[in-house]
Amino acid sequence: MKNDLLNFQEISDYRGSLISFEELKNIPFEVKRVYYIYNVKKDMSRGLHAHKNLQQVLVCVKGSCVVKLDDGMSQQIYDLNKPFQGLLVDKMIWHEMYDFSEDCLLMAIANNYYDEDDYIRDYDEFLRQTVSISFETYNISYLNFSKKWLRDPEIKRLTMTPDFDDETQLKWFHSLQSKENYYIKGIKYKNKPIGAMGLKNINNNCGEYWGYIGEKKYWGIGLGKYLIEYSIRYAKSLGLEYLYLKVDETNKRAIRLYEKNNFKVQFLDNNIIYMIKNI
Ligand code: T46
Repeated sequence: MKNDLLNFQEISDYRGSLISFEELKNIPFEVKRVYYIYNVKKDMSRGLHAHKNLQQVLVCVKGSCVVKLDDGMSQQIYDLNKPFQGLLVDKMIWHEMYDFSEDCLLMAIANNYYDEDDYIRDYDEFLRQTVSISFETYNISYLNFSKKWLRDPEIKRLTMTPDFDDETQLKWFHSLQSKENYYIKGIKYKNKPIGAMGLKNINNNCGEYWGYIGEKKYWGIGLGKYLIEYSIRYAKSLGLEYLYLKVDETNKRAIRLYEKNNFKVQFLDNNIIYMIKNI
């Protein structure tokens, strides 16, 4: 993600300092609206949305706050605490503001009027539009794809899938509706089913993460983190406190992914590594 900090020229003399904002000069767009946020209560987050078209510059005129920007691929965190610095929040950037100081006055300079239709407030929808990944109802079409995926000898071994026949698979599929401690989603990328993921053994405070990409051409392009992040969001919505997973010790690519996402090795048993993460 590019660095989006803008430095404004301070005009200072013996009386103090002044900063001015001029559209298409030090503000990189036409200005149609200015608003500010203040009196934000302790531990409150604001934002948590992206705009389809709106561009904004955020200036922390007084006090401080933290802004997290996310373009779907990566995230960057900025401490805003200087009145001569602005943060450009472009369209289609998910943003969250938090850690507001009591005296924080956060001003936003925007290139359009307020329009609720310009907001994307659902993170999954944001990912669908930016990364083209989505998590869908696991229907019969996903069942048919997974039969193909899980019969591939390499995927079968790495996912530790036992032999299965079509009848057992169908029975298992029909049992899904009544399974309370089990969660499954089909993964779509660029409008094509590419894998499945979910949680199993869900109990009071934990669940077991599982997931795989069955279409091998999508291995190694960084999609794995979206499966993990999605499962964490879902686990948090259930009030779970940690997730664990099992991975074959030869599955180096998956182990690297889990370590990168802060899963820690708990123990090794029969060539299977158990990993855990507080969420
Ligand atoms: C953004 C961040 C930085 C209006 O009626 N007019 C306005 O110009 C704005 C900005 C908001 N509103 C209404 C809409 C909501 O009913 O004020 C209420 C609070 O807005 P929201 O929950 O969107 O506030 P924040 O602080 O989460 O987000 C705001 C801006 O809405 C948003 O565009 O990028 O500040």
